[in-house]
Amino acid sequence: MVERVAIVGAGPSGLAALRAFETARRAGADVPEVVCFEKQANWGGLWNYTWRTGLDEFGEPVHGSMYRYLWSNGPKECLEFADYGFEEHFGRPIPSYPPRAVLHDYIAGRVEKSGVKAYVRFSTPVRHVSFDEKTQTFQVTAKDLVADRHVTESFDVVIVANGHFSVPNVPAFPGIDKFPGRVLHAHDFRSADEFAGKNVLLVGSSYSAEDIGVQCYKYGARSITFSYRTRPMGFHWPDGFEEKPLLQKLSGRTATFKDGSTKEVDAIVLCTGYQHSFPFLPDELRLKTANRLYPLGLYKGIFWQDNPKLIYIGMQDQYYTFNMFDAQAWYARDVVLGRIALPSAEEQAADIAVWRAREEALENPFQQIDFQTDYVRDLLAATDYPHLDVDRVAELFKEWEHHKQEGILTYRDRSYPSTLTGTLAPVHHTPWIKALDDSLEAFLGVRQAAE
Ligand code: FAD
Ligand code: NA0
Repeated sequence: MVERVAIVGAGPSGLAALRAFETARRAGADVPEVVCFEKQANWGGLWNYTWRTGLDEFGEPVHGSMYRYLWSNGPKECLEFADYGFEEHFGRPIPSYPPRAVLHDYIAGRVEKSGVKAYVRFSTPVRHVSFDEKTQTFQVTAKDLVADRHVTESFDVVIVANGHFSVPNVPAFPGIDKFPGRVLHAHDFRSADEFAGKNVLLVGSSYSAEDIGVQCYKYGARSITFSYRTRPMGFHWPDGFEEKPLLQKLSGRTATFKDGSTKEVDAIVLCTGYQHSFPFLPDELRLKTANRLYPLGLYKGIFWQDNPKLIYIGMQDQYYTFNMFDAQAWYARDVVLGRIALPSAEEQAADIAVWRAREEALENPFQQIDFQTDYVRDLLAATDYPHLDVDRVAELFKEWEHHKQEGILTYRDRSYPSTLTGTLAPVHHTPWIKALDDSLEAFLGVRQAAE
């Protein structure tokens, strides 16, 4: 009998777990006591923006990697919760690409309404987790930062939901130590204004490089140079952008690339991804993986193979986000409640091997979208999570990919229909490239109406 469940993190993944248990409780199920430990003073994970970089007011590493002026990079219709739509939250349809504050409002709104805040211990990072074979329980030690006190408690199940886009992967390049301008990782990037008038070099060729480069351009950078290790992004870049192969060295402000070409740059942003990091877990419980669609060691992408009482949510590379975390949380909850039985260790291993082999054969983003769609579908089929039309979501993701190819500066002006209500999102009042105010009030038109 599971009596106590610990959740590490109150970002979208941890909140999905809280919501899943609370939904069952409200439907009359006998659910265990749930305690969610959150290191920050507010919930929402990365969506809870902080201006801080480095260490926070308690000397803890800052979790946040989000920046001012960040707008969703995919249509909101692809991440919409099936049990709480955007129209329900905002009382009307809103455009498809909301800025950060609007998405935080949406995520927080659902859990505010669930009344689960009482289960969250804010400003309380988990420091250590161990498993006692004899009692079959976890000992969880956390620090109440405000009271400056450690507490250790016993739990039957631990759900790890601390995200994996917070601890930067920072390679070195010859000469970077003597570079006379600013050097930072995307994790520490906050405001594009700082780079107005500058020639900015971004190392990396994934979402951070693409979006930070475009942000800097939007807020007045003189030129944007991307440097790729494996392959260029290949968008139809406007004048002022260029893609170069991998950075080889820096001599003063001169960057030299693998093809021998050079460029004078004023600032360098390392958009070189993140590390999965679980400093509170001992080696035998710790997931070790790169940013993959199907990490090894997790049955259904959720249950730690060697000890399925340890549950991970949100550890995959992500096309799907909020509603995939829900699918994982509902499935995990149903295993904890005894509604779903886990198969034998051999069957789990065989299942993982099949998914992983399929993942390794994926050749392009369209196949990756289909893969993650099938993964989410597989989870949803086993639970009572409200109907989510994943085939329609997959179509929207593919349209989004095409729209990005058609215009990397204009794709955020597109509209898509909600898969829940069918309503086509309204067009935003200002084209994205001209929308410099990213506040919730400006986006929803409240500020304009008031003026
Ligand atoms: P997180 O959001 O990282 O939340 C983890 C939580 O765990 C945090 O609140 C953290 O404080 C807490 N925590 C960490 N360690 C501990 C500890 N030891 N003890 C207690 N608490 C702890 N997704 C989209 O769908 N659309 C987007 O436009 C988008 N933009 C993104 C932009 C950036 C720059 C980044 C980095 C990611 C973006 N994402 C986007 C993906 C993002 O990963 C998900 O949207 C989502 O935030 C993941 O939720 P999570 O709960 O798994 O992790
Ligand atoms: P991300 O772009 O931060 O997105 C995270 C990149 O780093 C790859 O291009 C990789 O190259 C490169 N890289 C790694 N090590 C390198 C090295 N030593 N030298 C050169 N290049 C190196 O990280 P990844 O993992 O996608 O790419 C790493 C998440 O943040 C995503 O989920 C994204 O959705 C989210 N995000 C969203 C937004 C918005 O919504 C903005 C930023 C980030 P290679 O060779 O491995 O291909 C607006």
